[in-house]
Amino acid sequence: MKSLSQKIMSAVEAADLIKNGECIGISGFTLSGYPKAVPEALAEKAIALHQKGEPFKVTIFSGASTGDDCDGVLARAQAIEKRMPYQSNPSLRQGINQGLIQYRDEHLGSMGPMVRSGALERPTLALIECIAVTPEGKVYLSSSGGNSATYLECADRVILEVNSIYGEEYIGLHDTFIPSLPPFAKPIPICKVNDRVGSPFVQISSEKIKAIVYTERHDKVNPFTAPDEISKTIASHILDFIHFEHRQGRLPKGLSYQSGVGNVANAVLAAMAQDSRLSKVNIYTEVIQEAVLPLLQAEKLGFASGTALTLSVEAQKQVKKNISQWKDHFILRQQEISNHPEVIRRLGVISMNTALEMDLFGNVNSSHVCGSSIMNGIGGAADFARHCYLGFFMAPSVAKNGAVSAIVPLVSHVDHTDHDTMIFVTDQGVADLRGLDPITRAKLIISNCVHPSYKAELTDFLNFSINQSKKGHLPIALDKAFDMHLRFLQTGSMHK
Ligand code: 0RQ
Repeated sequence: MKSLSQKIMSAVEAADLIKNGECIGISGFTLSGYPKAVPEALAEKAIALHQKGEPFKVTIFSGASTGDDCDGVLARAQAIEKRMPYQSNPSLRQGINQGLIQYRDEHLGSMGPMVRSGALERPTLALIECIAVTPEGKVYLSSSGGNSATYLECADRVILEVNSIYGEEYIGLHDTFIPSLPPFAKPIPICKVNDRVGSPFVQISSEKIKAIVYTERHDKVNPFTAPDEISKTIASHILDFIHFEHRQGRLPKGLSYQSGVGNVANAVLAAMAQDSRLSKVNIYTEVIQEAVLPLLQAEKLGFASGTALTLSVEAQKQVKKNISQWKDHFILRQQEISNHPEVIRRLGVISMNTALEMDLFGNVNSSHVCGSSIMNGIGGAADFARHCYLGFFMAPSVAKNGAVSAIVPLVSHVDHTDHDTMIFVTDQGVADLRGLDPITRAKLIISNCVHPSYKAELTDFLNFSINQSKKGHLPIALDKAFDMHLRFLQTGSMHK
């Protein structure tokens, strides 16, 4: 049996172990903790083989999105046959939208169990970034949990990228717990955000390790941009609403927050750090974003549990400098635990996610522009939206300099149905949809959330629909429902 040191090799040699047509389970979640050197070498290998007229493509299962030095290079090398369950890379997005890459956009919390149950293809190889590995097969993951434990368990062959950028101080951040599949599943004993229920490492048979590649590289995450005025307004609407609910006695104190990806979600966290009405904030989420650091510095962060620490290079350096002091505030979990309905319901999570568009009746589209072109994916938003205590969907009331309204008669693709949404927020205001019938919902959304330049058209649509449907419960004039989308596709603007 080879010792670990005999398995150390270059990224090029490791990439040579990967076969055409393989399904690879990789680490990584929202640009953090993904393998970097081997994907780059694999892209080079694919390009060289394609130049010789030989086929080379692989299926990639991840936790969620990875950096350009993984998803981007592989997409540009035309080395990806199929990709699941979430991405956010421009080259990969282009390949998917051109029909060159198969993509299945899956709930992030469901992916691990679907792989273990055999519902999805079983990865034959796991390619995982870690901080360290021991001769006994203890793998200490890096900046994300993702689905790494599942892929390490299922794959017969393992390639590890040991990234020295972190250092041993990071060991102990992870809590890896993989539930048994039904009918043998037991309760997940997380009752508080900071409960540790698993192990700080993933145990595998060291015989499965076929290659160890040393790297020293940061996750490629863009710097955090300061929130713009629109995002700040959305954030203040959300925080005002939460305080109002507290005052009404409808929202207990001590619930945890989940916040989605993107500019708007970051702005909400940034606003929390400055909100004097909030004392300690606990976070139970998927992506622990950069905006959590101001909370920490303002001594407002109680505890943050997530699947990934997604930080710009500057913030990665800052965390590294302070890791021994800050470590006690964080836990990284596998995504099926962060996004598990049982835990989300038990803790009572206040969930805040961003939409591309929301409709008059409460449905939300977060993933497909005009019903067809993928942006990123549904991600884990539905895992939270469906099971949270209080759920917000938010968006600027207009996009593309006013050419697009975030509120439309009917969404062009449904990620979250009207049964799974509660509160809509735009820079115009808040619509609390809970308990309202379809017509009352539509009137409230028009009144509180729609940009003034689109109010007349949406009011006309609603009135026409009500008159046309006569006794229908949910009045939608189907022949007019997509007029705004069609106009946008034809003229570049939803405006008449
Ligand atoms: O494009 O920059 O080219 O102008 O969409 O929009 O306003 O910058 O919003 O960065 O917060 O991202 C929904 C994509 C929002 C993200 C989405 C255009 C707009 C801009 C981005 P430009 P903003 P954000 C947990 C939760 C799904 C996954 C999720 C997302 C670009 O939040 O992927 O929630 N969410 N996961 O101009 C055409 C419209 C548009 C539009 C906006 N209606 N039509 N373009 N844009 N609305 C985390 C995970 O699951 C991992």
